[in-house]
Amino acid sequence: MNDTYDVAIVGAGFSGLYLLHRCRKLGLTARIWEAGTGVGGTWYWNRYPGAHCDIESMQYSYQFDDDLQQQWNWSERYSPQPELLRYAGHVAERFKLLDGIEFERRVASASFDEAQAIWTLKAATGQTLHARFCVMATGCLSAPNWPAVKGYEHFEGEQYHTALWPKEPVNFHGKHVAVVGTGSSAIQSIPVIAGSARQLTVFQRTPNYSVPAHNRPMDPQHAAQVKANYRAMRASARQNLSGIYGTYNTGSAMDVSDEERRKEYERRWQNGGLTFLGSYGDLMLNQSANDSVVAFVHEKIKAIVNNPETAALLCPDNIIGGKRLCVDTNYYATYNRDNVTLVDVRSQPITEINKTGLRVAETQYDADIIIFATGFDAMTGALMRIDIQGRGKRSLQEIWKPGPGSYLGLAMAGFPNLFTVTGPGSPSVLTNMLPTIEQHVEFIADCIKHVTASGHSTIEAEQNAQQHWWDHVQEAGQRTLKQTTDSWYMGANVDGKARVFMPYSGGFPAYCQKCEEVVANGYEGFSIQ
Ligand code: FAD
Ligand code: N01
Repeated sequence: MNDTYDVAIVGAGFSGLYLLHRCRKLGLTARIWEAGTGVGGTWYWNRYPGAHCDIESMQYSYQFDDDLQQQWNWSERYSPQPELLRYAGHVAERFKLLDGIEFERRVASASFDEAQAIWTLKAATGQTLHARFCVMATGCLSAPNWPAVKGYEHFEGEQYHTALWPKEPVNFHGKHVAVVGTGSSAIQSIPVIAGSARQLTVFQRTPNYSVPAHNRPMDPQHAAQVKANYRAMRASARQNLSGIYGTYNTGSAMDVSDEERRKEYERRWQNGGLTFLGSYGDLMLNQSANDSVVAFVHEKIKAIVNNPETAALLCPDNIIGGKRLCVDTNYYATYNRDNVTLVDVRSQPITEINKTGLRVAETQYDADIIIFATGFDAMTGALMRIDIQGRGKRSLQEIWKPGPGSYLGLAMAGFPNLFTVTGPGSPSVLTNMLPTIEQHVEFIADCIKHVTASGHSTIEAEQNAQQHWWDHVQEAGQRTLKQTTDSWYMGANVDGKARVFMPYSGGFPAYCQKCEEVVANGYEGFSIQ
């Protein structure tokens, strides 16, 4: 087929954009199909009020091109969504990527023709795309999750999902707004919405832990200092489990006095951000250590929130860090406003959406606008929404029904020439995702180049290597306390989804080392034909 590309890429988020650039640099022809009308992925779809990254801008950015990281200027400590979207657009233009992307192409199916070693992608709108290799850069948090509640169609007001937020501004003035969910998206948007809505009612099933962002305009001196030392800082970040630059205590929280521990938690609380959990090395390993930081955060919540009943409802009863830690601006203080009410829907769930609002057991809550901040079918959702057929027409949807399996989160046995960026079994969502995306993209593009340049036609993960890696992913997960909490890391937020701990929690450095060994040993664990 003469319209066959070397590489078909699904998704034009940070992963897809860099992959297209990298493939072109290596002399490979590549084409992106993207469901949206623009680039940016997460930052294209999640336009809800208050959306920001929770890793500092100077770190949540590409490092593959030094001119780019030197010349781009971030305006805040944590970039707001519009700026991240502009950045993605800038990258697409700067590296002349736009002519390689087709928008409004939602991939419905992808199937592998064994005789020709060609993947054929079909869009929901009917078009086809042929390529020797297919890379799913479809995102870990890109398949929105709607609660299984009846009656959406009956509601006469406005309904939104934070991950499908419209491009036009939503007007909250004079409106009664209902927000369902209290994860990161809700925690970022609630304070902003409360500032303009007449009334805000928050429906909380499980409270979440949140630490202050202490966001502020970018200090030009700080930016200049980072830029002068970018290479060293990025290299140092790669040595940390999370890939985030910062200071991490490796000692035990239990080896210091109560006073010293409190001082350390307070210092990090005042500094703000995710490295709060870097206070001690065993917070995710030792229950007593975790309890000590839980007690500290509970105290903070109770000191901020005036109404003791509301404060108690906001205090989680699970470990801290079991779910992704949230980073907020004025979240807890928002509950001191007269126009904000918290409703507990843990004991009595939301039973229906109806004409005028939501029903919780016998109580009706009317609203003009309902916002579902109800998260994602994470890590596997975007892949499972595509009918992917590999060798022998075997379906990924069928194979993954009992839970996913993957070699390094990069490739699956039975699916030759198919790769996933930050798939299940990679550190991805437990890290600063920009460096982990870059590491995956470089591995995948170099691997494709290796296969094509050596005159081979296929590369495929070996079943044994995959099983061995997956057992290691599960074993690494068992070592942390994370598995004691129902979370989207293990599929617990989606009805009927298999409960399997999906990200690799052995850390970014160990993961990189494993990938480097795989390459050094001639793509060990892959079969190249
Ligand atoms: P995405 O950005 O999700 O892009 C995937 C793209 O694939 C999307 O554009 C989607 O439309 C497209 N796609 C999916 N399925 C199909 C299909 N079938 N056909 C065609 N196109 C398809 N990570 C951090 O490290 N730090 C943060 O601060 C941070 N903040 C976040 C905030 C929010 C609100 C969310 C939701 C996630 C956040 N993340 C953060 C994680 C974030 O997803 C990653 O950092 C990163 O942006 C992922 O890039 P990606 O290209 O891999 O995936
Ligand atoms: O989604 P979530 P999110 N009735 O799954 C609730 C990244 N991110 O979009 O916990 C009532 O965390 C659900 O309740 P429960 C980040 O990695 C980052 O907020 O299942 N409630 C929960 O409270 C994050 O972790 C940022 O009991 C229902 C909420 O909806 C990930 O994306 C910002 C319900 C969903 O929370 C996902 O975050 C945003 C029901 N029927 C996102 N169903 C940053 O700050 C669900 N819920 C960078």
